[in-house]
Amino acid sequence: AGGCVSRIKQQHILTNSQNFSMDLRMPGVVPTKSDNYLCMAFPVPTSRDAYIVDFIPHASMDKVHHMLLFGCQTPVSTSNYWDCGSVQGTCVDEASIMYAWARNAPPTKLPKDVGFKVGGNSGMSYFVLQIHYGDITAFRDHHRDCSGLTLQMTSKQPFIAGIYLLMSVDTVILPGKRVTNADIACDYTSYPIYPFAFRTHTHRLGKVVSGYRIRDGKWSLIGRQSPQLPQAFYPANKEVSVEYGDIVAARCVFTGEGRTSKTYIGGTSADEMCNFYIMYYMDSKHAIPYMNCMETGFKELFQHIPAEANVPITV
Ligand code: IYT
Ligand code: CU
Ligand code: CU
Repeated sequence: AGGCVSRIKQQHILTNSQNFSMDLRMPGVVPTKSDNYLCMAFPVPTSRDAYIVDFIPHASMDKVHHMLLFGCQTPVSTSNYWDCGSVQGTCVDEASIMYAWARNAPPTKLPKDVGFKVGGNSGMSYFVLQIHYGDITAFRDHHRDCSGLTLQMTSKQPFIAGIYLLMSVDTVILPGKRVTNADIACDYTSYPIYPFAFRTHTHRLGKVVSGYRIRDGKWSLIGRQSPQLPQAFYPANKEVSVEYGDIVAARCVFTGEGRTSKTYIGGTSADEMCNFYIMYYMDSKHAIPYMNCMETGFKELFQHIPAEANVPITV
């Protein structure tokens, strides 16, 4: 066993009265099979409001396929790490994603003066770190792994970061059918948000995922990406803010080619998902950290989607 065992599982390092950091590390794990998803929960110091202003990843490309950070109230376990592949998941209640690290993709930085609110009365009492160990040949020597993240925190922050998740709940992909679109759209009726990053997620059948703001009938691209590329947060089109009265919309393009039965939305790799995540900031006096959209919108609306949304991105 390497130097990883002696490491304290959670460290709070005070740099001054306003800034501190928190180390979230796997407790020296040895993944036992390829595509092992392991999760570990860490209590958020809840006594006062704190804001995450930076994420420093500690992961090596040869071991870790991806790493996600969630916040929630009730993780699956609070005592030890667990297998969080499709069966158990991350949290008993709803989890919110805050960070993604994916192999071969540069991690997105939060803009200056923007932070995710945690602790205090934020309703976020645990962090859950999820690590996907892809190929385990790097673990042939059975060494222990302490991959993870350092969170840079502060107690005072003018802008709040948040996530708007658009997801399809009812898409069915017919076997052999060349193209199936999953369309999602909702009226936006809240305070202004300023998107700065986006993330797409599908399983194997997704070809391209695009997200838009629709204002006065005009479609403006927030982001477009192949879900077959590393599923990190990529920079969003900064010119596009979303305000009361706008529509937020997304399309995932799937193919049913190569399948012999219907594919539904679900948690396994034989199922599919259609997700478009918008990471935004908003004025802290409103501070709405999580929103989602699961509606399909009107058929008529999507007749005007820009053609690019139908063009697969080849990887
Ligand atoms: C059915 C589905 O699309 N699930 C997605 C979106 C989702 C994310 C979170 C649903 C809930 C959440 O609390 I966070 I309820 C899904 O599971 N996406 C995966 C991750 O688990 C985050 C992904 O990689 O985007
Ligand atoms: Cu992965
Ligand atoms: Cu999924």
